[in-house]
Amino acid sequence: MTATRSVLSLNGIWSFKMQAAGDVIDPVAPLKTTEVMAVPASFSDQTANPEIRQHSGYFWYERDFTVPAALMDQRLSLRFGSATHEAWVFVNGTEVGHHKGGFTPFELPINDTVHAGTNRVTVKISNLLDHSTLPVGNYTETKDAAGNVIPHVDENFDFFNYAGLHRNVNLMATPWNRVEDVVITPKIDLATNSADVAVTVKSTAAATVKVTLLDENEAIVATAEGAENTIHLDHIHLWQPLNAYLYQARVELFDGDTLIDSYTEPFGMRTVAIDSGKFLINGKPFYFKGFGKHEDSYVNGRGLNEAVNVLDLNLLKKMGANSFRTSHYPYSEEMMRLCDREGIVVIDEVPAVGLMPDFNFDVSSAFKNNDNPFWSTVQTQAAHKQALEEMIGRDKNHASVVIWSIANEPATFLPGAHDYFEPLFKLARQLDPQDRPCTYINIMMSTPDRDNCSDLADLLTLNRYYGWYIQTGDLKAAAAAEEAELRAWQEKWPDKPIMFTEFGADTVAGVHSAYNEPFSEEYQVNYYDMNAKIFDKIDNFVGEQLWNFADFQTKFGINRVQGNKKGIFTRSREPKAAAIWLSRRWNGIPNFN
Ligand code: GCB
Repeated sequence: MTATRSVLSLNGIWSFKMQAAGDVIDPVAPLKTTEVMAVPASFSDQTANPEIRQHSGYFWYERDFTVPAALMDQRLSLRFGSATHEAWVFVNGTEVGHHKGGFTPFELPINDTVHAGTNRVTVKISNLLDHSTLPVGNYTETKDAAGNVIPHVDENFDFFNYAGLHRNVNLMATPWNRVEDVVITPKIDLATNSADVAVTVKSTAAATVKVTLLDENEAIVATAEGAENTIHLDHIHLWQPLNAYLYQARVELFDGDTLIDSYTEPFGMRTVAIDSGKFLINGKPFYFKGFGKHEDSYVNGRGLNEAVNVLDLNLLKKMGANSFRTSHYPYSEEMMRLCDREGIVVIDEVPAVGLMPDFNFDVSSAFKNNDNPFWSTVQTQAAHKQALEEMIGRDKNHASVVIWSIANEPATFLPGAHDYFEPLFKLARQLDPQDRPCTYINIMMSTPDRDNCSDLADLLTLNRYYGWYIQTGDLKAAAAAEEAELRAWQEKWPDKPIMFTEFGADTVAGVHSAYNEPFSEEYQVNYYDMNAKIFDKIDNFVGEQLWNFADFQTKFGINRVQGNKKGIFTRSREPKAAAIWLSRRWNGIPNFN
C-alpha cells in the first residue's frame, strides 16, 4: 500500500472442493460445494477427511470479492504470495492466468474480467509433482473401475507435500504507468565507511523518476533523479547480523508535477565475501550458528504463520543463533522482511530437492549405484531455471540473504551432475546484482573423492549424519569418520570455507536413556557434543546449521513417527534437552571470530 496503490486482502474463508476421479468442474458456474478452507494455509490439516489430506491431484478454491467503483480506472490485479504447486486462476469464470512453482509469488491482471461490485475468483490447484517439477516427486497412475485415471505422487523428499493457497492473496490496484521493479545494489567501502548505492528503477512507461533515500529515523539522506542512479553516502550505518539497520528507498514516478506512482523498498548495507577459507560479512569472519528449518506448523501446515515466524526468530536469538537456511524452498516474503529487520542471516534455497534417483534411508545402497543414469533422464532443468529467476528476482534486495543455495542434496556423486549444474550456477551469478556466493547443499554420499560439483560452489555446505544414518549409536566411530572427511575436504579446497548445513538425530521428546540410546534426549545432546568437538578442530569451519529447528510433518513411512523428530524443539516449539545444551554453546561463541 502506498500513496498511489491500494491492496485489499482476499484472505479468509474460501469455498473448497477436492476434484475426485471423474469429477468435471467448470468454473463458469459457481463451485458446487459446502466445504470451506481458511487462506492462507495448507488445506491438508484443516480437513477432518483423510481422503482430502492424502489426495494427489486437483483442488478448487473460490470466493467472492468486491471491487470498489473508485478503483475501476486503475490497473487491477490479483496477487498470490504462493499457490502450491500449480494454479489456474479464473475471474467470473474466465481464465486470467496460470503459474507453476509453489513457493514464489505471481500477479495476474484482471481489468478485462471484473466490474465494480461483487466478483468471483476461482483457483484450481494441483499438488502433482513428477520428474520435471521442483520439488521432484515420483508420479504414477492407476485407473478406477470406471477407467478414470487416479494420479499418485510419492514425495522424493522428506517433508509432507502440503498444498493450497499458502500465502496472502490480495487484490491490488496500481496506476497503469507504474514502478515494476527496484534494484538496489550498495557498493560499500568499509575503510571510509561510505557507499555508492546503485538504484535502478524499472517502470512500465517513460516518466520522471525520483529516488529518495531515508535512514532509520525516516530522515532524508539523499535524493536523485533518473531511472539509473548511483548515490554516494558517507557515514553509513551497516546492516549487521543481529544488529540490523535498514534504509528505505522511496521511488516516485512523476508526470510533470503530478505523482503517478510511488513504491518504498527497505534495504540494508553490508558486504559479503569469501577470502582464504573465511566467510566475511562486513569484512569480518562470520560464524554461522543456526538451523535448517521448514515452514511447518500445526493446522496451518506450510501456510504463512506470522506468529510462528516471530516466535521462531525469538527462540533462535535466545539460543545465541544468528542464521538459518530456507530449506527446502523460498520462504514467504513476510519472513524475508522479518529477517532483514531482525538481523537474521539467511541462506536462500530454491525448491530443488529430491534430485536423486530414489529417496530412501539406506545410505549404503546409494554408495553402490555409481552408474545410475539419473542426470540424463531427469527433466527439471527448465523448472530449475525458472525457480532461480523467481527466487533471486524476488529476494535480490534483502540484506539478510548472504548465500544462494541452488539445490539441496542433489546426487552430485553420479555422472552428469556437473553438466546439469554448471549452467544453473552461471545463471544464478548473472541474476544476482549483489554477487552473493552460490552453493549446493552436499549429500553425504558425495564425499571428497566421489563428488562431481564442488568446483562450482563458492563454499562447501555439507549435510552429514555420522552417528545417525551411519555409525548409528556409535559416536566414537562417527567422530573419527567425520573428522577424516572434513580434513579431506579442507585438503581438497584449502581456500573454501566449510560449514555443516545439516546434522542431527531423531529424538522423541520425553524419551530418556541411561545407555545413550538413539531417539533419546541424551543421545541428541551427546550427538551435538561430539560434532561440536570436531568442528572446533577444523580451521576453515565457518558454521553449524543443524537439522532441524523443530520437528516437522512428513509423509507416512516406517522411518518417521508422526513426522521427522530431529527438531531441537518439538513441533509446538517446546525445547528438548539439546536446545538447552546448544544454547549454552552458541551463546558462548561470538558471531564474528
Ligand atoms: C536430509 C534432507 C532433509 C531430511 C533429513 C533427514 O539429508 O536434506 O530434508 O529431512 O536429511 O532427517 O533425514
